[in-house]
Amino acid sequence: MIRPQRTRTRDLFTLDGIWDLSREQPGVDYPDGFAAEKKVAVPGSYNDLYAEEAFRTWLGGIWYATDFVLPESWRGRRIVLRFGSATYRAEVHLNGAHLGGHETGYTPFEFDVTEAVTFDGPNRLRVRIENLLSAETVPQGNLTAQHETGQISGQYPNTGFDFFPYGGLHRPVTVYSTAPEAWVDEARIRTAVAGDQATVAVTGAFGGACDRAEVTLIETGETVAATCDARRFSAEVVIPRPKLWDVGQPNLYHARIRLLGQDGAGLDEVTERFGVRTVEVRGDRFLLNGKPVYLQGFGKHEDFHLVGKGLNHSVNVRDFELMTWIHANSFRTTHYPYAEEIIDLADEYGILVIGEAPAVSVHFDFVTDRTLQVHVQALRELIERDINHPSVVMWSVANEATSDREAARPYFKALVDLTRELDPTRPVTAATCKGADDVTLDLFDVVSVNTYPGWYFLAGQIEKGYAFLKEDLARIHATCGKPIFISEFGADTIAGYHGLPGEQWTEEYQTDLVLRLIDGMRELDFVIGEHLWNFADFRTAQNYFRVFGNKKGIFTRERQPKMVARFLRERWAKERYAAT
Ligand code: GCB
Repeated sequence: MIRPQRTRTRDLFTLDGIWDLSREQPGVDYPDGFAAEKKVAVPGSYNDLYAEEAFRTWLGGIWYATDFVLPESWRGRRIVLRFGSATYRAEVHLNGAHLGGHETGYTPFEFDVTEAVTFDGPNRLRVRIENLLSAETVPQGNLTAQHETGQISGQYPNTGFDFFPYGGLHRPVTVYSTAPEAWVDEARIRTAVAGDQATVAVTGAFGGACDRAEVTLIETGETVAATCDARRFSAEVVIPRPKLWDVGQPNLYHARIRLLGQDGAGLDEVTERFGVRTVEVRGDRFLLNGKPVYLQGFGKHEDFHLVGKGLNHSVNVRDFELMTWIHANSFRTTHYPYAEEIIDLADEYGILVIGEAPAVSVHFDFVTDRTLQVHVQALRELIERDINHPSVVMWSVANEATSDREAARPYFKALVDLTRELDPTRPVTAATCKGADDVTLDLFDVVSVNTYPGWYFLAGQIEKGYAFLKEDLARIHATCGKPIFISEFGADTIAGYHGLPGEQWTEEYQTDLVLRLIDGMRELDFVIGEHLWNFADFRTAQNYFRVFGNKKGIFTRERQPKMVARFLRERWAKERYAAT
């Protein structure tokens, strides 16, 4: 899927703004008979906008509605309606006709609406969103049971994971137009470096009919003819002495793809951005452009006051500024694919990304064939969406499954095989909390470990936590022989709580624990990186062990530093592999 873009052959407008909202009630024909209950912002979650509790924790169908008028100049063109995401599930209706649906909440989807639109008045767009999760959704959840029985156990809403199950149209909604004769559908860019030049292979698919295409490398001005065959095109361009994309050196290139008519006129034109860099796991090292890089950074969340999981450009710029300030070089998109606009920023700031599928807490007591099918589809959509981003250096297929069960092996093998087939250029991992008991470790290129010594166990005992960490990691490494990446560790901390000596929840305790555990990780040669949990405090479901959410942030939810931040900044300023 090509990102919506305005070019010489394409136009677009956004439907972002204020829409109408209504909770679904039985017996109402919403596509035709929609009546608004509330106003709602797009992009954004609906949960935190209203004074009524019933909206915040609404489970079931909720309808979004807006109308839009098309410009006369688009008559005769191909018109597409595109959603950046809809969480968790969407069914889309335009002018009373059902266009189709999409499941899983964090990847884009679109519909060719050329035949469904009208130019004679407003187009009525109605979208049914549903946030019910079950054993067969990704992520899994107990929300269906809660909805049906009113029974709540554990937390409210009753999710199986530790972040608020925000719902809504979280990312931009766009209408765009292309020429009707031919349009680029997909473009993949793969680079290879040999000596002092890079070869750039541009391949892809187009719709409609076209037998001539060309690719221009904007930075060098070179244009080459592409070969076209059965709605696929491919071309190869060479970059002499390429500027490599690297941490803090976000050198980017642009390939313009043009589909041409018989007379040489441009039918369609799109531009894809990419970078030239290599990534590889060799022995116990993670190599970027042939040099070992030690990953230091965070697990994050798309999460902020009022907007919930809605795209917020100000928050995102602030986050990248803070990551740069603290000398983070990477983050993992815990626990789902983040907005494309965030991955763009990573490309532009030179920050590495581990892209994660939306599969948090896969529980093998409840997994069915359908769970795997949905998981496969979500992973495929993530890889297809982000494959051209140089910042993405590894795929994480899941977080914290019950992967000490035998059933986990075939399930994860299917996911790893698919990932390598779709993208043989990036290492594959998954974050485990099962230590050496995990039966899937050997399937991965890198083993990612979530571990909370000094917090969930050995509470208050930093030195014992440090000793445990080193022994446990050594055990895991001996079991799998793979490089180990510490994908989560940390301590809940309420900004402003202090204690000397530090104890749990104080800023002193978070600082002392985090720094001591980092000592332990860096004393182990097979550890390739450390990601703090979490970049910032974030909202969770309500329960007795969360105080207005998870407080393991190094920054508060408002994006201000806790005490640990300055110490971490000092530690991260020193390059771990400087001497090697
Ligand atoms: C984990 C999970 C993460 C939680 C975190 C915690 O292992 O991966 O989603 O938020 O622990 O703070 O408990």
